[in-house]
Amino acid sequence: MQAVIDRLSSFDRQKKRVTETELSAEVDQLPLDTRFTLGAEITPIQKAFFDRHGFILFSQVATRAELDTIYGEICGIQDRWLAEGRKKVFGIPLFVGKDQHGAPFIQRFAFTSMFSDKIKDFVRDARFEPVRRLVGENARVGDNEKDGVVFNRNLNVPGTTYKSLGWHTDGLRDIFYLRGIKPQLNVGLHFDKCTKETGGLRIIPGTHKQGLASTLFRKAYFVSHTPDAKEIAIETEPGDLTVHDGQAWHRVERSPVVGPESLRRTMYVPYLTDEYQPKNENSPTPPYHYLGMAMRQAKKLRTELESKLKR
Ligand SMILES: O=C(O)CCC(=O)C(=O)O
Ligand SMILES: [Fe+2]
Repeated sequence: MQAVIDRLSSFDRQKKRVTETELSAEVDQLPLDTRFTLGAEITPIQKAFFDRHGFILFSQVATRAELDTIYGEICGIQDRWLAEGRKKVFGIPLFVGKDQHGAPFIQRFAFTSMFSDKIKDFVRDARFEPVRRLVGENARVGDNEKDGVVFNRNLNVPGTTYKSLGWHTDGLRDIFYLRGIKPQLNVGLHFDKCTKETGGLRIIPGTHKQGLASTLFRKAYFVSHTPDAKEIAIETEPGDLTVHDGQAWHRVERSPVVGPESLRRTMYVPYLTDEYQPKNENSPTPPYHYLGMAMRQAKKLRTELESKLKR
């Protein structure tokens, strides 16, 4: 009997290897800019593509009307936070720059779903279930954990604090706390059309599988913006959803255009599987954010000095 079971399980293993080889061959054939469709399940080929490259794009997951509704909520949140003179949300600093008219402009909003029921409902919509399960069968939306549902606005105008983001992996926090780097998938909804020429997300495919030395030293964290020969641009249409592995090297290239046309808006949803760690208004600011605040302050001073020198 045992011999039969052994033979059967070896047959299963062999079958699995064959399908894995077939899938791998199929992934070889797919261009890196493949636009997948999100269905009721992540298909084996979608999973294989994601495992191989560390990212995947699902085309047109949200409608124009949904994007408009969410963005309306974000603008409302900005009005409230500016009126309150808010600098942080649940301990996480807001990035406040200036828009093209010189008015205060929040460029990174944390915990948005805690301030909007429409956003809270949207990120729980049934269509995102397969993405949630890709992170983990028991993954939850971390509304009040980490940085919550984050909304970013990259804008290239004088006075902006967030037009680009240097090379990084998102495991830096774990390195900072000297704990093992935890897998983290970043699920982002894109609100604007973005091509290789107009800036946006760049990623080095496959680097999610790199070793610790490469994670630590391949690039100068956040300082380096130099294009990499192996990087690819993730080109998006409004309504596209991307998933990238936070362990891969990535950056955001700034728009070559100056002015309101350079606006790039993204919303990142945290799906978490680790222990529940809620935050609230009394939560402390994590130490690595002080580094970011100092860097943004230095950049602001440099820009101000440059514009004074030009006058
Ligand atoms: O803007 C993006 O698409 C990515 C942002 C990012 O990598 C981050 O906030 O860590
Ligand atoms: Fe990142």
